[in-house]
Amino acid sequence: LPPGQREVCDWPVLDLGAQPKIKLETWQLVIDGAVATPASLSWNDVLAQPQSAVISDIHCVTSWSRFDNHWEGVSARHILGLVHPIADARYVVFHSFDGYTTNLPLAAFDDDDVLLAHSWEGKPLNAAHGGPLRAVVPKRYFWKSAKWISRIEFSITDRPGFWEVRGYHNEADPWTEERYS
Ligand SMILES: Nc1nc2c(c(=O)[nH]1)N[C@H]1C(S)=C(S)[C@@H](COP(=O)(O)O)O[C@H]1N2
Ligand SMILES: [Mo]
Repeated sequence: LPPGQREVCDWPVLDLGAQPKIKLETWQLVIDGAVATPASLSWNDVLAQPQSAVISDIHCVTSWSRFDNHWEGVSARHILGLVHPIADARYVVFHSFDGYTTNLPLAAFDDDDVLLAHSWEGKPLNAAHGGPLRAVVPKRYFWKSAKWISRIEFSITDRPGFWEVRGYHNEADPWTEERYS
């Protein structure tokens, strides 16, 4: 358990309070910005990509942690192979259907445990927890794991997201308690 955290066995729901209504038939994930080959994936396209399974822990900045979550989805590394970030790309911004954004260094996105997840514990991820597709970035506090993702934007410059411009730490490493800046 990282410092200042306690384990929970349930899974709290935290967001801005407006759950977007999403239809799978019209759902799209745009991947663009500082990449050589931008992509736009339909839901069927997502399911047609190689699928990965990851078991990881959740650490929320509000001090709860949840161990051993079984996720399934498309790995960040596979996405990098699809769109080929240009040499100067250094950052990633997740955009979500509720207007939420959060930023990551490209080096943090490019990790073997980072997933675009559509399933949790063997079942489709429910809407409250970010279904149909959310980011899961286990080595950062959970606000970096955007729910309901609509766009992954690669960037040469850093662009702090919703909570990062409101005083949350830009890096968000739970092991060194990078909670607020
Ligand atoms: N789209 C979106 N993603 C989001 C948020 C949000 O408000 N909107 N909140 C973040 C925060 S602060 C947390 S702690 C986690 C909560 O995820 P959960 O509700 O599945 O526990 O989602 C993160 N991702
Ligand atoms: Mo949070």
